[in-house]
Amino acid sequence: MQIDVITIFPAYFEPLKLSLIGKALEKQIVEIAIHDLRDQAPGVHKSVDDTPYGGGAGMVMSPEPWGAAIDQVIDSRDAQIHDLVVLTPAGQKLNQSMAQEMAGLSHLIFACGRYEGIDHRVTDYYQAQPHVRVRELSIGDYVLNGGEVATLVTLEAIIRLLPGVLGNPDSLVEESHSIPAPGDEESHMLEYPNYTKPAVWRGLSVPEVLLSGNHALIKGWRSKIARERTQKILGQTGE
Ligand code: 6GU
Repeated sequence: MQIDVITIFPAYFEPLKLSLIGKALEKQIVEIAIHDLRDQAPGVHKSVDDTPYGGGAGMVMSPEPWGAAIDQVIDSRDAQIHDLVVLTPAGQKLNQSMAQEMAGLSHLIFACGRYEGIDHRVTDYYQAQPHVRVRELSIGDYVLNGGEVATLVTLEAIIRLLPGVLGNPDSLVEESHSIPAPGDEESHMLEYPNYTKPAVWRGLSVPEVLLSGNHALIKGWRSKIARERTQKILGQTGE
């Protein structure tokens, strides 16, 4: 999988060198290139924004540097499909099935907007290109200063799903949001709580059933707790 990220703050992406994603890069399971949008900005001031047409607060990112930066990462490749992900609080909200879907794509381009966002013609232009698919993506109902942190979140959700990234792929099977809530295809079960040694910590014991060695009983207890948790957090029965 090839990933290109376009940003005015390349330093935000230093943490990708750490931990499991860092290892995935070393193993060449994924290739990530970070591009500085200002390299495409004209003049000595390297300006990438301007005042909004129609008035209003804040600044809007100019289309020219974005067009140049996106063309550059698309041009260098063949006739494959390129998936352009535009991070915006006005986008579709990221969930586990979107992460799964994106984990199956071959070339992802992340456009990290700042200020009041990117001139919308950039989305419109690339949407109209036959070899490009565009999606506007949000990571939740709150406002961030830009798309960089949202891109990091999205990248982690995607890359951990790629074959060979997790040491134990079984951990993908049972984790939160991977199992649909019974009778509700839109929502997903949350995971049961986990415990490790010591059996007693600060006077608190591990639930007795987990020490029983009875796997059927443990399985039943875990799904009951998972259902209760899902109901409490997501406000649904899970039945
Ligand atoms: Cl993708 N961008 C910004 N600026 N804020 C957000 C977001 C994205 N997702 C949630 N809040």
